[in-house]
Amino acid sequence: MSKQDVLVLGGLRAETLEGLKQQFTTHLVKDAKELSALLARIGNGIRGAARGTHIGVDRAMMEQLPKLEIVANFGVGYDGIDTKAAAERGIIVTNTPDVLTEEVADTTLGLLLMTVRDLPAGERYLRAGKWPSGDFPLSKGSMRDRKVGMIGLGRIGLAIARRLDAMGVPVSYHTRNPRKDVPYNYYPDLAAMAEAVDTLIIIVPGTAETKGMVNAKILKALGPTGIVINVGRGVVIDEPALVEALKSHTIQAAGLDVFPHEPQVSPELLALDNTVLLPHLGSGSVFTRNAMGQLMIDNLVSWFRDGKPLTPVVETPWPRKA
Ligand code: NAP
Ligand code: 8YV
Repeated sequence: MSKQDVLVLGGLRAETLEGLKQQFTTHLVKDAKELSALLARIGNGIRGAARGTHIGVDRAMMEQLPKLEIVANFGVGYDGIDTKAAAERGIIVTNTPDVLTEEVADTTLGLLLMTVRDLPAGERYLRAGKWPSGDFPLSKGSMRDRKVGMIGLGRIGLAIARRLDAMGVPVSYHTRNPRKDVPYNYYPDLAAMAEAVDTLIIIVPGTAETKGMVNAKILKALGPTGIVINVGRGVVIDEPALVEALKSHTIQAAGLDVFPHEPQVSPELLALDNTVLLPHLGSGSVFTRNAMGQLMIDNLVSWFRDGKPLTPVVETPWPRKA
């Protein structure tokens, strides 16, 4: 049987690219600037796309791919794909849930502890040879007296909450729908939760609804011992409001793995010493990135071999809605 032509959008690890090549005839686009010319040449023959990082899949691109049936996303978050346009065209979008959940929860706990206990500054202090001249200052923060409010309690949020349970840290949560299967306090109103806790952990998708939901009002409600951890998407925080709250010590600190204009990071955030900043590495181990790549490939294989996707996103359900 001849191999299907699959468009490969953006950065993917060599192992994942190799896995794709074994199954499909691949057409790799590393930079969005190359896209238009390539699509004009081969767009008519493409039925599947594998989406790596940093190249969006919008309505205009779909129009250049009239036979496109499936977009398999590398990552559980798929904010770079216009799922409304996909659904209208009957294009299935898949993502990579579950296989990264525990890794991202581990990273979140690491980032939380780094931020609360000021650990990166302690490491810098030692490496700068300052220890012999005196002990590193005690941290203002401790996990012993913290109350965490989760914004998002889905697959990853729950894995984070389980880790906090083990540490004896009380957990509350804000989502649109309360869960029946958890013992945590539910807050339908985010501002009310921010008043009741001192630590927010953001693990919601980046959508029109979540954009800017952590704003000046929420940060003020958190108070001067407040700590914000963002592992969801950069757009969920109103960044100028966060910078202002950190500068004025309206809150204590922030630990961020995601940013609104990645891989660019605001110079203002970089200049502050009450931030801990990571380059979007929540799922970034070889083990987990390989598992994500494999699930992306498996979705394409299952679609072209068996006529069904393995992990379609909610906006493009399978079987399709009548
Ligand atoms: P999930 O299982 O779908 O959970 C999403 C959670 O967000 C649910 O609890 C959902 O509850 C809540 N939510 C969605 N929209 C909301 C809104 N408007 N207001 C309040 N809550 C809302 O997804 P997941 O697998 O846990 O992944 C979550 C996100 O983490 C991904 O979409 C991605 O953006 C991010 N992520 C980041 C990294 C990283 O490397 N930093 C890695 C993986 C994932 P309701 O539906 O009840 O509102
Ligand atoms: C990935 C992520 O690194 O899965 C997600 O939503 O944010 C990360 O696991 C990213 O999607 C790959 O670009």
